[in-house]
Amino acid sequence: MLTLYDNWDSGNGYKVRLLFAHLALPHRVVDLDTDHGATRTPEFLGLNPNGKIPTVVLEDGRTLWESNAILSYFAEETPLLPSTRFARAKVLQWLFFEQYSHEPQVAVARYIRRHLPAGHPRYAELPARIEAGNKALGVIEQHLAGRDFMVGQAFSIADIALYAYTHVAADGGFDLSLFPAIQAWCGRIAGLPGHVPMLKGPPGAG
Ligand SMILES: N[C@@H](CCC(=O)N[C@@H](CS)C(=O)NCC(=O)O)C(=O)O
Repeated sequence: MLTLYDNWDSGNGYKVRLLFAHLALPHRVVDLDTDHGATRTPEFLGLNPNGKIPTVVLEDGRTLWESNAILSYFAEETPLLPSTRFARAKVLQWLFFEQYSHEPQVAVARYIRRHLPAGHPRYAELPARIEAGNKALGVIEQHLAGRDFMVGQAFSIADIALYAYTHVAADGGFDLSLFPAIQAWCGRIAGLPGHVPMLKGPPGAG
């Protein structure tokens, strides 16, 4: 069976969980304690030499890592990845934007506040990350004004990639009330059939 190496609190992992839910794709999850070295074991580095989740192992044993590459692979030939050349490129545009301009600010601010102890030197990064993250959120806000979804008229993996950390941006210290179009879009995505929320704790922990 398809295996997803994951961490319950990861937005990058949640992207894949959300896609699998929309596609009703059977899989098993191996939840790794990313805060305590579980991504640094020789076994896991054998699957992903970059030592990060999400990582998937396909039924034939091939591995795939980088959340947005995983989204692209499984969305192929589904309505979640448009087939026309320009629309596909627009999806890729937002996936690359997410990884370069959004996730390093919005997700990392959340990581610092949720996973590092108060007083950790990395808290000094927060003001710069909030400023740059707000710039990225402003780009999304402007784009979503008058639109339901990021690309064309339909929900796609561009929405999944950006929703994952945007909807929990408050955890990183962002004020989403400044971004009404983003808030409306988050509500729209959460209301789609097949939607699953982010996890509140490790799977099976009740
Ligand atoms: N660009 C990667 C980022 C993945 C990533 O940063 N994963 C984090 C959890 S969100 C992780 O595995 N951290 C543990 C580690 O680096 O050892 C992706 O989109 O998949």
